Amino acid sequence: MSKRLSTTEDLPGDVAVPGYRPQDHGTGIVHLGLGAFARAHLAAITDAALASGGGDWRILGVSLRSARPADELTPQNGLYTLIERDGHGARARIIGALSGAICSADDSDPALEAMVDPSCRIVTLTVTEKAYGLDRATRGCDPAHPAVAADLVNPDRPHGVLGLLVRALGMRKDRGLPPFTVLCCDNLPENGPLLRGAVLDFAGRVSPDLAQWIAAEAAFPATMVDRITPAPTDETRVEAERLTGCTDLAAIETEAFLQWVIEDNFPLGRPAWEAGGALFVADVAPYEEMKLRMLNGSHSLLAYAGFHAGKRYVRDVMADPALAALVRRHLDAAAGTLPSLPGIDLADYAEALVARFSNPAIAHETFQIAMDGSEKMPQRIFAAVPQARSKGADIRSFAFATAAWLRHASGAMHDCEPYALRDPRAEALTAAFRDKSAEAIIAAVPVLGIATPDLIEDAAFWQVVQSILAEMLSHPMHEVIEREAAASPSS
Ligand code: CS2
Repeated sequence: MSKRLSTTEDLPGDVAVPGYRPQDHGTGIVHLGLGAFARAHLAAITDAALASGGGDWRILGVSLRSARPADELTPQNGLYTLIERDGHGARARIIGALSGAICSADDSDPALEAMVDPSCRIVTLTVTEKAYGLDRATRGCDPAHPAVAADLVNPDRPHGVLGLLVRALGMRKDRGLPPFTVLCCDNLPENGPLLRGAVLDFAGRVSPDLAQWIAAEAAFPATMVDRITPAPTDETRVEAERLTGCTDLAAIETEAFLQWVIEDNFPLGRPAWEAGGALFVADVAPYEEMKLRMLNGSHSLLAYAGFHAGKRYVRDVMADPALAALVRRHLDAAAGTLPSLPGIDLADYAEALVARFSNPAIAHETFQIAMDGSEKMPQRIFAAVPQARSKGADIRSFAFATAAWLRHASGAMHDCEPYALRDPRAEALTAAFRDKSAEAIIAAVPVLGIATPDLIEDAAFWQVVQSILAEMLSHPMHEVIEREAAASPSS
């Protein structure tokens, strides 16, 4: 076995190394949620910012549940290989932006201390949609969410996202320190304001004074993040070893493309992220909507339809002409619901997405994207329907995506291998969809509280969903897909 990656010395000449001495830079960011995405996106962009603008902006990574990232990264001094894959091959880059990695599952004190340290000026988050405990209807926190409920009972010893943020902010207030900037990097609509609302609601239940201080002093900039990052596998580690000559248990692979649009509101400063490709704008919302509806919306559609048609990877979906036609139809339909965005041609954006989804070098599993549908469908698919209606546009592609999700979420499995539904509401979905007729499934949707009242009232939409779902429940998915594509001349 080759030596473990733990220094940037003696690496092959074609491996890119940090353009700065990592140990010369202190920590300025605490990151919650140390998964593959943050390592492929935030840390890579911060690495470029450190090389270009310097500063004490390295990142202490905190994983909230699994000790694995810390176990893998600590012996490597926080270093890991980022494999960037495009049509021309794979390029290895060693990222030096992580100053350390810890896990807060059993003991949240080290994470809290790091967030309260005066050097911490930004807390970034990629914890996935379901971990926050947001109530999208009230735009506050969801007191029934398990982590929120536990932390409200025991706010001094928090383990959930909102509990940690509020406790750390409270400790800073008590110590006379300004609040850190809170930067949500998850695929949520208006992610900054949404998280701000949940934090203020949670804080208000613990201490109204603290809530007032946070409201007056803390910034929650909105962001749109984008980089397709499959979960790493043993092959990722084998490839990292081939490229670097080192054993790297924390290696990640991703596409070459990346995008980060950020609202420039950082009262305590920020790294020179523009050096790594970030775009600072006054209003992130239109970029966020574009990405959620077009990239993530068609991702969800192709994940449900593709998985049930036996396609393991996104690239296999795109190699199937009928499925690829439905993805293109969806990109058109989603673009039709969006306002125009200066400097962005939505048709070009759609073409670029088709190329990215088709990237033969990226093994992105449809089952991975299919996870947590109840948290993803509202902003990716449902929100587009009323806007399509208001523009007199066709809603069929949104209905098709909804039917494919319902087929998946209901666990109706006439033509596929058994799978375990991965969704925070799996139990509620399984109970609501016990009767597996299309009619009963549609009738159960309102009780789930996932779709907004205006969408629930759109009876014509649900009729279309029901008729497509009935087909999906009685015919092999690939036949339904082929018929749908053949009947869509615009695709
Ligand atoms: C995907 C996203 O898993 C999913 O739901 O749609 O993770 C997607 O790959 C990223 O948002 C791309 O930036």
